Amino acid sequence: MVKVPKGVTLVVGLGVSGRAICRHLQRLGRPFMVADTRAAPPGLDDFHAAHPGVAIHCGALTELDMEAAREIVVSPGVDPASPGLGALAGRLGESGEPLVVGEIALFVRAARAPIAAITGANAKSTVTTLLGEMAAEAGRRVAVGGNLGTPALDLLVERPDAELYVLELSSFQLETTPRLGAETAAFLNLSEDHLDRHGDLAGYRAAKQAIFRGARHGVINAEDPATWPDAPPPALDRFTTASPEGEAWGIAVHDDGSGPRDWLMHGTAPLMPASAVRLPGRHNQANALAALAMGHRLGLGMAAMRRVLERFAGLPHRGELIAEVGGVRWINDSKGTNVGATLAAIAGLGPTLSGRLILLAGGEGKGADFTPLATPLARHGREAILFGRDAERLAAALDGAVASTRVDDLEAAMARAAEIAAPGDCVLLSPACASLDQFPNYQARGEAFRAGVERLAEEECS
Ligand code: UMA
Ligand code: ADP
Repeated sequence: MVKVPKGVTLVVGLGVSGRAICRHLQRLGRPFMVADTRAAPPGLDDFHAAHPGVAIHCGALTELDMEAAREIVVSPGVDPASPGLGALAGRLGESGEPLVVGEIALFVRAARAPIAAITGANAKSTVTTLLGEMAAEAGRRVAVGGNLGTPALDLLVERPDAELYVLELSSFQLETTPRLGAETAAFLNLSEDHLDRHGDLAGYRAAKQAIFRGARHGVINAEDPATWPDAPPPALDRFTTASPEGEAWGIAVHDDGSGPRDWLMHGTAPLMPASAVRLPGRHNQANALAALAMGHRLGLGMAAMRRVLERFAGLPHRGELIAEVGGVRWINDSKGTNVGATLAAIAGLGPTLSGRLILLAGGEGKGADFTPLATPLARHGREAILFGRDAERLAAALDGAVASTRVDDLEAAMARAAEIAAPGDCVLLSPACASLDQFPNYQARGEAFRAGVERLAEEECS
């Protein structure tokens, strides 16, 4: 047994968050040691150089005696119920909070500006970026990060003068945050993801509900009851892609003198034409409404928020058009890492096509049920080309709804797609799965797709 010395904080995980936690503890002057379950976590040498003399335990957490630890701060990728940690659930640490917490708990203790927090199965990064841009456009000193980009604790030093923090928070981060206390907190949508960690949809939802703990204002999806708070904050705004009821944020037909068309609305007040939102598709109009509701609560002016919605073209790997080659559009939605995201991509794109959709999907399915993909693919699909660890499970779920082929990897899937695509078709990489069986992350998968499309485009030119 390796003993964590009395009064020492144990940091679990040596990834991006773990390193940010260590830097934070070092700034606070709190003694700490590190554990990582992997025999050789990446970047060990760099860590020793940055923190000389700090003890590191690599291997099972059950080999550690944590009884005397002051606090245990776990990285998001580490399950707080895993062997070695699970037994400590319910124990309190010196802070009066649970003994086992995550990075965001430390952030909340240290932050000196209001927090706007965003969670959901999908669209977190898009809404976080929109709100961050809106705040900056409105002249606020805003720091944006969390699950997206800069780890929350690093924002404290990167932007010490911040007057607002906009944080994307994952279920992994929220389940180890005892009380977030957000000024405004949005729960955008819920569909199956990370079930390998949370057990079932109820467990996943419960983790995400923590976003409302101590919140002064909430933003929820009127069309998705799973997002509605178990314990409602004092003020609540709802968004919907339908005509808004009461003071909700929604979409309705309005005529400003140039003819009737869909407008984003706040109650009965028209805000801007839906077609002026640069991000494509109804699902992105929902994202715009969520950001507007949060921005409104924060006192951001409508003119500034509208400018952002008119110019923001989207983040890479989310419904990103890479090129049109021979009349076929190739779209990178590598961030479609769960069924809900892939459904939104198919529903958003399908109706816009003169041809059919060729879906490239597969990877690590995280225990999800793929059958919801069958109906929209039957309507819009030419073929599903499946690769990676869960290709067989996908094929079984789509059985009979759409033609499907199984190939070894993304490269083979792209070759097959190029062979069968007809002008007017769209080749969509929206895998409904994590990438980790064949790629370091979803970005690498998206970049491999981009490189492949660029090669195809060159071949077509030559
Ligand atoms: N790991 C171990 N043993 C350990 C520690 C980590 O096996 O002791 C493994 C994890 O299971 C995981 C990997 O190492 O496979 C990385 O885990 P981590 O907790 O060290 O991850 P970080 O590098 O700190 O990155 C995390 C988030 N990653 C996860 O939640 C898995 C990043 O989100 C986030 O940007 C970063 O903190 C900063 O806050 C990524 C992500 O995939 C983008 N998030 C999931 C999602 O968006 O769906 C939740
Ligand atoms: P997250 O950070 O939650 O993963 P992103 O903004 O990165 O969210 O988008 C992830 C995926 O979700 C992309 O594939 C995108 O096309 C899809 N998506 C975007 N908006 C929505 C929505 N409102 N509902 C469902 N899926 C969406």
